[in-house]
Amino acid sequence: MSRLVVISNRVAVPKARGAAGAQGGLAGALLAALKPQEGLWVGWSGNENDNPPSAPHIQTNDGVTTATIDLHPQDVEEYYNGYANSTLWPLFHYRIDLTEYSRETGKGYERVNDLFANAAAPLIEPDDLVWVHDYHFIPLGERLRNQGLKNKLGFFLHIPWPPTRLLVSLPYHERLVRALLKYDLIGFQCTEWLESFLHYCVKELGAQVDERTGEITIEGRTTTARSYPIGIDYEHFMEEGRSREAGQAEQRIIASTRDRTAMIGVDRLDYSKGLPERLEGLARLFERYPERVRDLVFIQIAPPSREDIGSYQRIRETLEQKTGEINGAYSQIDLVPIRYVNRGHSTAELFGIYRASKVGFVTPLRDGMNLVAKEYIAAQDPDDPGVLILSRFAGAAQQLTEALLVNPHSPDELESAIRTALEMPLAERKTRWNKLSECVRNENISSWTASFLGDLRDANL
Ligand code: ADQ
Repeated sequence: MSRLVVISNRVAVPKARGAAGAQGGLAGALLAALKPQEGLWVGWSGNENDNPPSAPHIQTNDGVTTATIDLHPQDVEEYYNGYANSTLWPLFHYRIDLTEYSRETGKGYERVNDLFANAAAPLIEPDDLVWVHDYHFIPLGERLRNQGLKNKLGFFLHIPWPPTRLLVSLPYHERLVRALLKYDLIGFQCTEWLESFLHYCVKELGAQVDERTGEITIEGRTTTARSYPIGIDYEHFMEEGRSREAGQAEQRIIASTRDRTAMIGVDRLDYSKGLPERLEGLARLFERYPERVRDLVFIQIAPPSREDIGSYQRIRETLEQKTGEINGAYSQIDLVPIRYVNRGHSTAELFGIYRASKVGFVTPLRDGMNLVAKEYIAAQDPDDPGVLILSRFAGAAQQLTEALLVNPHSPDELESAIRTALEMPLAERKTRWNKLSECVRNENISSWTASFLGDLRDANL
């Protein structure tokens, strides 16, 4: 069997055998795929260094080798904070109003992709399967080809692919997409993003596209694009859910909410997650039905992310202000309607928090998939499951059709979905949850990895 090489911006260093703690989610799944094949994982160390060594730092632990490189502060600014997170991230989440277009950061992005290609190429053996992840590394496949690599190269995009009309606002968009087409297999989270991508290839590049197989032919070369909806590490998540820590977290929520229903939101503090809009929906509910303040407590867990970027600092301020306003307007002497928490939680704690919350409020404006929606479903008590309110603009909405699907831009729709969730009879909650849970259990992270890698192995070169 060929060895697997994973390349992603950040690398999860495997813990030494017997060390406490486990890697969750994507990191855990990739480690599980890498281990049996003594695979290699290449990425940024997360360190900034004024004189970064040109050779990667190589380490082998528990069957997985990691090769990490430090980046110069200018590279971090231009590649990571700049092009990846201030140009591609907002644009791909349909936010051209927040997208920054600068030649310097574009150059930095290309330079760092070259840097990774130079670092990774000598470590890759002829029949290795190479799997590159996410928007940080769209041109990396092309750069590896330029180094003479003939390997099968796969790419998975964790975020949405934007409609053609938005993408063409990006200078050099054609160059970016032509580079992406140098991979042999390109994976998207759902058919909507895949369709946008195929549309671009036809409309802007004049490629020939077979919509049934996802084959794209351009200048005599064919590559394949398909949808592979990512799932959660179901077994691991359920195991964490059986821990004492999970039970304690559940009890803390139950004890502190007493007669009120807990509604939960868990998101990185990111403008794509629709957090201010979510609060508008809640405010509309309290405005129209002030008595609901005594029925409901909304717990929003939002650990800050990408704090060096201005748009992230602004979303944090907006959220603090809105939470303060709503709590100021609707708090009573014995209760506060919103608990806003900025810290991270362990997987076990999150399981307990989800389980104690009878409404899951997941309303991103755009999201590649959204794993919180799936974790919320997995954590529910089958005898008394909660209700998931889910944005129709998350990739997850294509699979989780039994959730209450909402338009996150409409405070009226959000307000009405919260009331529907609070009033939903047990029988309907169970019927919906059974279907949702089957999907989350079966379409999990292992089946996702197996399905992508299976297709990559079969890809024609
Ligand atoms: P994210 O935008 O980070 O991921 P999401 O899919 O919801 O979004 O994953 C977040 C993960 O972080 C979840 O597993 C969640 O439990 C965890 N998390 C969030 N808040 C936490 C907290 N306070 N403490 C601990 N853990 C917390 C990107 C894309 C998504 C896509 C994923 C995977 O934007 O659309 O689903 O990658 O492909």
